Amino acid sequence: MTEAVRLERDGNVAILVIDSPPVNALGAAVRQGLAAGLDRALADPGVGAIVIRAEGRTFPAGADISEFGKPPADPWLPDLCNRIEASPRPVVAALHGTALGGGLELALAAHWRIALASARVGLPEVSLGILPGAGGTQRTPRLIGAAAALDLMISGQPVGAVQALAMGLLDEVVETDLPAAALALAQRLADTGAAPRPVRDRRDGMRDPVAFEAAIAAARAAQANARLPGPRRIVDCVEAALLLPFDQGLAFERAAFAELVASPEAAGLRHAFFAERRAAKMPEAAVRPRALDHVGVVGGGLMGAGIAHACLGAGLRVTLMERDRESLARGLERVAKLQQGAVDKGRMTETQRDAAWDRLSGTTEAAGMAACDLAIEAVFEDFDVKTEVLRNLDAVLKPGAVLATNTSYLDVNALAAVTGRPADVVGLHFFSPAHVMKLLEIVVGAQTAPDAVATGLALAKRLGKVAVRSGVCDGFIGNRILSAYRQAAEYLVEDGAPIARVDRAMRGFGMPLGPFEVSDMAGLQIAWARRKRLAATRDPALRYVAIADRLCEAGRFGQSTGKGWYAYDGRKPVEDPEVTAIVAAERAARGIVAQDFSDDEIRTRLLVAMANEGARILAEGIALRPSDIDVVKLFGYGFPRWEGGPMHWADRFGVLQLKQAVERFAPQAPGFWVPAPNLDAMVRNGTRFADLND
Ligand code: T1G
Repeated sequence: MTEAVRLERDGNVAILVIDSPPVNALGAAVRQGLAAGLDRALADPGVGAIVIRAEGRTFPAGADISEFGKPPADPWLPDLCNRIEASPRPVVAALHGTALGGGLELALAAHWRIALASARVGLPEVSLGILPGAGGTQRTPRLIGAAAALDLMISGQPVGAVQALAMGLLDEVVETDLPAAALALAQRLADTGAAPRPVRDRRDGMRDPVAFEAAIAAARAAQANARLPGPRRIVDCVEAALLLPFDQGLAFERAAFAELVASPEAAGLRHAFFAERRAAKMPEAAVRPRALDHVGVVGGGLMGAGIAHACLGAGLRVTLMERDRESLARGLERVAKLQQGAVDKGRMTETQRDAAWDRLSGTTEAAGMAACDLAIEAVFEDFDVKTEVLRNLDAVLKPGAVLATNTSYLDVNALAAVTGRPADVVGLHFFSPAHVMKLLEIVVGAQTAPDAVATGLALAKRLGKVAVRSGVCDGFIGNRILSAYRQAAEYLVEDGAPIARVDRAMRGFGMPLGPFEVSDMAGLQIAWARRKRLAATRDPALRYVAIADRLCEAGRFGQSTGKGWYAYDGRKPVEDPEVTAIVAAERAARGIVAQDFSDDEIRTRLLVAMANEGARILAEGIALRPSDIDVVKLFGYGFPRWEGGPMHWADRFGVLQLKQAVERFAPQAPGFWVPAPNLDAMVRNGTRFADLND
């Protein structure tokens, strides 16, 4: 036996108890413990049935993802499942919490499955770029049919225990005391000498082969253009479950699993899984947050209303402040619209909406914010406008209240300095729409108190956001890298790359939109204002592309004005000869002869620009670790999850290659293409960005 699994005995029932926090992942120790426990139980003639259950918050939530990519230790999970299924004594699996992936497959290898009503079960492997590799693609369709099995595996979404019972995945659901209920079921089976029911021999879901094959065909058609191979391989495996004998089907599944788990996309998705969880591990995570029940939001525009709606949805009290009654009414109406939208989409009940509305109040006086535990300004991105709001809040907020700013670029230290409580000031940079986007950059000023940061983190958790800690610099992590990305894209256009080609190249990489489509969607005004703000201090040696200025001067601010980098036919971007002329004029003015760039060259330059700026951010200590930078780009800027983020991409590209690429591009813009200062040492020491994550 191992520490991770213990064997208990109750009458003629042996109970294998998994106890391996935090989620009883089926790592080597758990597998070895289960195998040894099963052998001991089966070697005991007094044992008439076996229960497998888990301690802690959940039945196994899957294979141990951290073991992937390493040589697996015996027993392999698929083999362990086969041994459990082959048990001559009935085996009962008792599920609670989130029985996912290999955890559900382990339960499917048992002969009976009982669960707490609050349990959720699922096969989310597709979200890791793989497929269920411990018999799930063969046993699930045998129980519930092709359509339901494919839906479970291709969506990756878990289902509740009651639904799983109705689907045929479970045999029994109990409200309470699962261990006792599982024991009672096992005793009943032992006492009645019930024979095991290996799922491999069941055909519950295959009684209508025509329907089965129709589901396969429908799923195959639907997944024909899926970006990643996982869904198509899942369809192949479920088809194999119908066409092949069980063990051949298992071998087919295992081959498909091995092919996918070794893919760069699966490695990227694994990286993203752990990066997302690692981001919350900031120094202030262990600090006790301040009180957080009442949030004040200044500004009822798009961002303010989204933040207010998110806070109300999380059960907080909210006071929305605006400069006058008309603006306040518009702000409250925006919140009401968002709430109604949530009700229409089934994300909120009418009762919940009404309760949330009751927790919302409005004010046009700063004094109306006095009782707030945390107040966040979400007003226009202008230093003077923001400092006036912060001064007003500073004057009225109670001692110990957190004063937050939603600035997306401005210097948080300079904003804090206008208040008498810089230790209470923290940047909470939400992304639009604030109630949808999962990312929250927590910007820590030079004087920000650890418990103010901890309160920001607590708010993020309460809102279901992924929080990333950032130091203070222009644009923090996300927008600073966005600026470098855009800069590199503009150099490409001025040097000859068609705007649409640059966007197509990045969509080909997996970005939902290219850099110029994103600019037009976001609007060109804020960046123009920022360029004008920085003009006086801009380094004259740095190559400056003025095309965007020309567009703004021509009133082309993007989708909102029907034209920007593109003209718009509704929401459809159309290449515009007027822009082509502006670009040509800028080239001519600088004596630039257009050159051709391949899609690969375009992608490489833009990814290198992001990774190099990311390395610079690391060197300055603005980000705690490379994977935090990846999380920011994944959750805030549409970076394709299977690529893991710009720093994960840079490791695949090679740190030496990154440095050399920056040096190779230098003639294009000497002041811009400068290798980040930490790359030399990383190359010398053979350090990868991944080595800097823990
Ligand atoms: N392996 C290793 N570590 C895991 C893990 C796993 N499967 N699941 C969670 N953790 C760690 C996580 O990194 C974190 O660590 C801690 O547990 C708490 O997680 C053969 C091949 C279960 C819904 O995809 O979806 O089985 O940060 O912060 O928000 O077919 O974790 O504390 O150090 O996320 O309450 C399939 C993955 C695997 C489920 C809980 N299973 N996990 O959410 O806590 S592939 C999954 C989750 C597989 C087989 C295949 C969630 C959760 P730390 P957490 P949570």
